[in-house]
Amino acid sequence: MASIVSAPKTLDVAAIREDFPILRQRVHGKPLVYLDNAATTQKPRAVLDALQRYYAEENANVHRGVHSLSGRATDAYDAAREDMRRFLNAADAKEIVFVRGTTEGINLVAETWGRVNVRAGDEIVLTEMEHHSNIVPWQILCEATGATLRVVPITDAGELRLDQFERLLTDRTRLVALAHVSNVLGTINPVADVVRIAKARGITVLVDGAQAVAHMPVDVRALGCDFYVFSGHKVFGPTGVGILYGRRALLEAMPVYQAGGGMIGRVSWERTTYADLPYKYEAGTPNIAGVIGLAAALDYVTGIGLDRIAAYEHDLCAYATAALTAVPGLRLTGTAREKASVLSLVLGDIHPHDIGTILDRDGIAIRAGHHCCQPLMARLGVPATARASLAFYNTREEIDALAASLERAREVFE
Ligand code: 7TS
Repeated sequence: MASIVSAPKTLDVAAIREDFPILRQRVHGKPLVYLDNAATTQKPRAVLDALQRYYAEENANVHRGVHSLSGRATDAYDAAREDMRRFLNAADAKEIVFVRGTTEGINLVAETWGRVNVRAGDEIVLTEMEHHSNIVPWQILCEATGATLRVVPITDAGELRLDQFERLLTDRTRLVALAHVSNVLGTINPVADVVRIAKARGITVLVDGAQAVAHMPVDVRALGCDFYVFSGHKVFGPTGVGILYGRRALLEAMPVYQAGGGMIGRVSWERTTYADLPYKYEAGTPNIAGVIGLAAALDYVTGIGLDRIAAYEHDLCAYATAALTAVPGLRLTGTAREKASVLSLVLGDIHPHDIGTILDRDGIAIRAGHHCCQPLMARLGVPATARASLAFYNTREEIDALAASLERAREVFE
């Protein structure tokens, strides 16, 4: 197998693995092989240290106190916003709103932008490969407004039908919302093309970047999208924090989301005014530690280089594709030409949960289930898949262990 694709020399993965303390442990007596990165990624020492330092040395509420600690916490929090701006190449740090994660970012847009821009008879275009968090908020908006959903089909390989996409757009289409990378198929969608086609008709575009940001450089201005959302925990940062990027003019025009401290200009019994961007959308004490931890995570991956990460993972994904398709009876669901590090599979008649349990005995962590994509499962004609998802700390040896364990699973059930 090793001869099929030459080993890339771009990343020192052994050194990188040293940065992730959790990867050193054994599970059921075997070295942990962590291949559930699409669910959540592991955290490097730089993130753990940033969280520890914040709570040990800087903990205070932001934008409230005049005391020194509050000033330091506020400086770190505001500096983090500039890091996020740079990470996405947004034009202005005011376009970066801190949210709980991808899910909250999409709900925020549906509840605010959606409520003033979508009316009865309007249409919202999604794709067949969306995560529930990029389906259900739009369904709720449609129920409330009388708008309808249109769904772009995919090919059997798991690629978006761009020709069908163009045909679905009408003069009632208000929004296109799609995943940058599918969490089940690994497909990298041609987002720049989608945006170009939609924008030519004046349609707003939201991109769900949950599965993209850990695997490739993202430039929201090059993509041209209106909204881009992602979760910190999927890019080596803490849980409970994420980013909503929105074009400034849109964010300024949208109504507020949650209300409370931090998001107001002035409050009286007669009338309340709201804070300027981005605070307008950040009611209540934010996840300060999470924001600081996420900034450390983004610094960490930027330091390694997302281009190098993408190249390494591309090679590893090709290696894994070859290794897994060599397992008798195994079928990969998702064979798009442009693919990121997700390998969903079906193995004979073995239930994916049984596969997951057997692999766990070998110390291998994968996910089994519908991956919060039930409409996609229906399209694929399966109730569930077993899914291995890679990060740049994974190795060919781990892929070999996965393939060997899958072979054993097949033998157990034959
Ligand atoms: N969008 C996509 C494409 C996702 O993969 C996920 C999470 C979400 C949105 C929601 O992200 P959250 O951080 O707000 O929960 N996907 C997965 C997964 O594939 N396995 O566990 C979570």
